[in-house]
Amino acid sequence: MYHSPFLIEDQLVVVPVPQILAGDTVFRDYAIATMEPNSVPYGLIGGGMLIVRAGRILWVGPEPCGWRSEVKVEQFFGDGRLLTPGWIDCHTHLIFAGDRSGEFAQRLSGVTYADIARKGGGILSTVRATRMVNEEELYESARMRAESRLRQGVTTLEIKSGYGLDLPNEQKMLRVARRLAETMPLTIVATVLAAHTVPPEFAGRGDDYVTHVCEDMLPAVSHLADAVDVFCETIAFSLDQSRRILEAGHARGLRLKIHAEQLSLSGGAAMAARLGAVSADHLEYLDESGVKAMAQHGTTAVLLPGAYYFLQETHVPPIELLRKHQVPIALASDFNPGSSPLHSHQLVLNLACLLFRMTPEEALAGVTRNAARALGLGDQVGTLRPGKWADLAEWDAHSPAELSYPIAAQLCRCVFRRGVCVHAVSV
Ligand code: DI6
Ligand code: FE
Repeated sequence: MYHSPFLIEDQLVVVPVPQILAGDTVFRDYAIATMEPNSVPYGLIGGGMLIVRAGRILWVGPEPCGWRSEVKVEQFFGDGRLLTPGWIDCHTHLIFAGDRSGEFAQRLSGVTYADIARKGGGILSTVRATRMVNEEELYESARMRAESRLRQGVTTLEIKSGYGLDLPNEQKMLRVARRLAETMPLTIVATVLAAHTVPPEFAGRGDDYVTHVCEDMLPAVSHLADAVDVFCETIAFSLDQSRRILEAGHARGLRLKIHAEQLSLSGGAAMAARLGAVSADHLEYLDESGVKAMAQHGTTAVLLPGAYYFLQETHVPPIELLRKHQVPIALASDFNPGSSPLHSHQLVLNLACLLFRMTPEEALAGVTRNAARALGLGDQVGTLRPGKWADLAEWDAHSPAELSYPIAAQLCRCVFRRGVCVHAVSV
């Protein structure tokens, strides 16, 4: 009998290879990093076979000796290459106009990111540029950035608004995110981040802006968004203001996320965890009580090594505490023009290993299994197990550790969304 050994809730479940039907797709001879949390590192299956039916994984396991399909179906042969879950970039700000290379030069001469923000630059300079372009231009630039992610093995992408900061422009950004979801072979999670910073119209009136976001903006955009986020920081919104934003988003049925403890400790992560947030992101200054609150409420930690690197931060997120309290750690690009213009998704893994001392296995889990959790999609994507979507990436590599090791390499060879090849490098 041919079997697929699977640990489901710690029970070893053994399932024979099912009968293949016309329309199925079979992946054969791959090293399959399922990323299922079982006793094998990476949940790796050597000589692996994976069967897709109607876009979902039907079966995965070692290919039985002498196996052949009795009906003619599409087959992909991996020649021993690595197959992983499609990667998930669970924190990006990839819809924006303009660039911030001038601010980069200023920072190199000693001005800090927070100084630039206080003087009306930073996020607000991207807000000015983004308000000026029309929806079509914004869509086109975002499409190219999303396309680049897809070519790097990303099949699920979270995108935040937050460079509009008034109703028409936040709607414009969220419509662009929706249109990307309709036009690209990607699962897009749209997050409303109207509370990214206080816009010029409300300068000095942060509380009034928060009221405007809660009472006018969130009700008007919640149909365009899946989640709400807030930048809880001395240069943005206080703990109380952030709580108001999250509570208003929750009342509208949105998932909760927070930018917290990036530049200082404010207690935002613990507050958001208590409200049921799916993730708290950045977390360089997170303390143990925040870690414990996240563990208790099942909130995923999203670490953003690109922003840490680009802002020349020296305060490393509390990796040991997160491990100790078993908080799942996700990794993302934080792609944005100010603090993380990071184009290579493979570099996210490499930076996490070198700057945060994460293991290559933790890094890969960070862009797959745990990134899915950070979006509330853990039952749909992020690992390769029967029932989940067959979102897959095939690599020019034979072992998963190879993905974290090179600096900004581009090893992705093919991308499959729901079992269909949506990108292949020409070889
Ligand atoms: N934290 C970040 O790292 C980004 N947003 C945020 O709240 C930066 C966004 C920007 O500088 O444009
Ligand atoms: Fe961010």
